[in-house]
Amino acid sequence: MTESINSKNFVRLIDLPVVTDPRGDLTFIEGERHVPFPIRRVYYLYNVPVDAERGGHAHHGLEQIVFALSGSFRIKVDNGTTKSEYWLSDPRKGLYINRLIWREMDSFSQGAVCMVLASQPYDEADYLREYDNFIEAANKETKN
Ligand code: T46
Repeated sequence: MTESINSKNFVRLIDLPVVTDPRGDLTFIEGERHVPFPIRRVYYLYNVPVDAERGGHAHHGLEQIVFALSGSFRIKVDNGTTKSEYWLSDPRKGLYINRLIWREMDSFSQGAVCMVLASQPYDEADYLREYDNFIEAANKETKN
């Protein structure tokens, strides 16, 4: 069954359209149509050393979609009870990550570019940078 674009399932892949012709491929993203939140920020990671580890935190309220625009990398995700991992390498597929998900990123290929669409402006107060605090927040959420 195809999931609704508005599904808030904790982590899932979102397929984007692609228009292919002899000049190459074109993929587009339309807010409200392909993204289950209003886009308030776009940022990208590049010049990432192949042995770098990024992430290692969760967010209280932020929702994001992560893309490998070029190259590849791994994202490990954890909602406090279930862990899984994704290898991103296809610029037509974004990984939706809901709030209160611990994420860790590694195994960046040489020249990888990671673009992120975010539901909120940058706010350090939104971060859970200690795993124990994340588990506490996730457990509290489950009880409510
Ligand atoms: C995530 C992964 C994919 C800003 O000033 N503005 C921003 O929009 C961001 C994202 C970061 N920063 C500053 C905050 C830190 O001083 O840049 C520095 C590095 O940020 P951070 O350690 O959060 O970077 P990553 O790559 O570990 O994580 C980021 C996002 O924070 C995170 O939500 O999913 O990229």
